[in-house]
Amino acid sequence: MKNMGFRWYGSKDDPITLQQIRQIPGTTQVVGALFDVPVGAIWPKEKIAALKKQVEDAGLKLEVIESVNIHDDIKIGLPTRDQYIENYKETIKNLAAYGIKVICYNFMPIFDWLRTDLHYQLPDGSNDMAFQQGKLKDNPQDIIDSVRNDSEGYVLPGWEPERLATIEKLFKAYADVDERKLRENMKYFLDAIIPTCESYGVRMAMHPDDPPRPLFGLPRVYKNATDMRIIEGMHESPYNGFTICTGSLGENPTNNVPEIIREFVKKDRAPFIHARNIKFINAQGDFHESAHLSSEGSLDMFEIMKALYDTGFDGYIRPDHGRMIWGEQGRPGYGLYDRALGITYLNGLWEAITKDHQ
Ligand SMILES: [Mn+2]
Repeated sequence: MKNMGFRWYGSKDDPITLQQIRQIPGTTQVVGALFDVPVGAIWPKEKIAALKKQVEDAGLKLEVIESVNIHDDIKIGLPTRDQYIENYKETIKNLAAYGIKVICYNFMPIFDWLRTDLHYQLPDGSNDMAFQQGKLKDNPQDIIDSVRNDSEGYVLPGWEPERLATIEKLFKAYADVDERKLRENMKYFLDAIIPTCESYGVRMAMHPDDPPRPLFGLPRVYKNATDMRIIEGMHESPYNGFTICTGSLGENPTNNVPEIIREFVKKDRAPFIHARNIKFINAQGDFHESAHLSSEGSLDMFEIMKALYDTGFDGYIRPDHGRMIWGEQGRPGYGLYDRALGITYLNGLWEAITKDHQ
């Protein structure tokens, strides 16, 4: 696939090098971000330029940013949101100046993604991340502590310590924010930024809630196709788009991921795809992440790639999380080997589907 990418956490914080990424066959894009700019602040041009140059010097492209996070004041709907929205617009303009085409973001209150196990042991000796509802602690602080103690010293995206330090305060601030209110605040945000995206040619790509269900009483606004149609209607524009994360959406067994792709790629609303597989452990929807192959998980990755092919997808795609295999140590979900295998598999499916249609 022409825009196959690999998520990278930067030379300071990722044990994987750009040279290693360059050697994964069929990989042209790095999906990156600035990790030292506080949420809500403007991303400075010099830092964007430096990242861009670093990636291009390694023979790769940087056209997708994951993520420019949304300040909680915007999600809560505080009066201070307007300044943060202005900053966000400046960041969009600065990214556009360096050829960025897509910004991935999410609108999840407090917790970004959530797992109950960062090292779930598989029978073959590898491990990956898992979510089991029964293991979810009643107290959010316990889950924060366990994620922090289990992350091999890496800061996991969305789990930045300075943010989680204020967890109690955050829960209080979100007390009045239900699903309806969160949607209202999201519309307010989109109405403000999408005209900037249109002028500067940058497409927003919202990531699904992961897992796609309410947790600790916090609202969730992107769980399924119904939610996507609501978000789409908030501000009609191809620049108001989605990241279709096959794993996140697939974590709800009633979501038909190939069908979601067919609907939203056809409408040109999905500029970015996260491809990963998950395996259900039981009928309650508990799951662990799995290798990308259809045979290893509960999702049919052939049907997913075929849906992309049939709808003429020409956007950006990356393997999402991978297992830790061959003794690799690193940031849970973001090792080199299993994600590289994922790319090779996805590219293999794509070649087969493409040639079959010639
Ligand atoms: Mn994802």
